[in-house]
Amino acid sequence: MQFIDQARITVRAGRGGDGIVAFRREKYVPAGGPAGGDGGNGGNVVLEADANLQTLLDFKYKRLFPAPDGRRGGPNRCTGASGKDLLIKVPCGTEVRDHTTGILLGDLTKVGEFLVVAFGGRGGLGNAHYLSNRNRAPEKFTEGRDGEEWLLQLELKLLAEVGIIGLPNAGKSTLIAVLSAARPKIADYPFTTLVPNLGVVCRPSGDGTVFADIPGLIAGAAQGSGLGHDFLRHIERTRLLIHLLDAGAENPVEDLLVVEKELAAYGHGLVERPRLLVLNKQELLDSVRQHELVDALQAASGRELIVISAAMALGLDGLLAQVWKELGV
Ligand SMILES: Nc1nc2c(ncn2[C@@H]2O[C@H](COP(=O)(O)OP(=O)(O)OP(=O)(O)O)[C@@H](O)[C@H]2O)c(=O)[nH]1
Ligand SMILES: [Mg+2]
Repeated sequence: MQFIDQARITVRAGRGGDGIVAFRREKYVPAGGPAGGDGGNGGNVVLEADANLQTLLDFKYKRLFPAPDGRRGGPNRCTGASGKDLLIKVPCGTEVRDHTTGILLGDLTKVGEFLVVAFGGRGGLGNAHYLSNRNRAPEKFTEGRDGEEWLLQLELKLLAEVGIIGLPNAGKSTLIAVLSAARPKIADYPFTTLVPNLGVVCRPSGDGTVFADIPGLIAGAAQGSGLGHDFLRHIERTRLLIHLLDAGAENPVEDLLVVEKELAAYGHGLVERPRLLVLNKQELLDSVRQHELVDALQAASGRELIVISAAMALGLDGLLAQVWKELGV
C-alpha cells in the first residue's frame, strides 16, 4: 500500500464557443443586417481547499479534469452560454506545481482558498461584429479559442500539528491509538506503519489537534533509507515533535542518537523544531533500571524526559499537558 500524497492531474479548461454568421430576418425588415452572436467563453478549472479532504486519494483514479466548453453564438446577436467553471476540491495544504517546469503555482492552505489553474478559451465573435460601411453583409466570424491545458503536480504535506517520530517498534501507533480515535495497525515487528496515520486529540478547550504517527525512522532515513525520507517531508509542517523511545530496546541511548542524527541530516529546520522526548513501555523497567535509563537519556539529550506506557495508558495526562503547553493552547 502506498500513501497517496502526490498526484498528477491534467486540467483542461473549456474551449470558447464559435461566433456564428447569421442575418436578421424579420417581417418588414428588409436586409436586416448581420446578427450572428458571439460564442460563450470556456469554463475555467479552479482548485479549492476543502476541510473535509485529508488525502489526494480522489486523484488516483480520476486524472483528467475537463471544464465544459462555451456554447456557439446564436442568431439575433445571442451570445452563447459560457461554460461553467469546474471546481475541484483538494485538501488543505495542497501545493500545486506545473508538472513540466516544477514551478509552484500556488499553495492552498486555508479552507476556501482557490486557484484558477486553467483559463477557459475566449468565445469567438459573431458576424455582427464585422458590420462596416463597406461590408453591410459580412460573412466573417471567429472561432472560439481552445482552453488552457496543463499537467499539474499536486503535493500534500499533512497538516498535523504534532508529529510522533521514533525508531520502528517504539510504540508510535499504539500512542496515537490511545490518544485519539485513530486505529492504526499495531504489531511487534518493525515497519508495521507504512503510511502516516492521523488522529485528532481533544484539547482541554474541546477543540482538536491533529497528531501524526509517522512510519519508523532508521539510520540513513534522511538519505532515503527505509521509508524515512518520504515521511520526514510530512513532519516539516508540524509545530511539535514527540520523539518516542522504546524502553525495552537494547540500547535506548543509541536509539535516541540515531533519530537525532537523522533529523539533523534532513535539514529543513527539523532539529530546531520543539520536541518532547518520551520514553515508552515504562512497565518493562524496574525502578532501578528506570532511574539509570532516565539519567542516561537526559544526559545524552540535554532534555527532560517524559516517561509513559502507551499500552498501559500510564503518564498520558502528563504528556498531553506538556504538549498543550508547548503549543500554547
Ligand atoms: N510493553 C509495552 N509494549 C508496548 C507499549 N506500547 C507499544 N507496545 C508494543 O510495541 C510493539 C510496537 O508497537 P507499534 O505501536 O506498532 O510501534 P510503532 O512505533 O508504530 O512501530 P512501526 O510502525 O513499525 O514504526 C507492539 O507489539 C505494541 O503492542 C507499551 O507501553 N508497553
Ligand atoms: Mg506504527
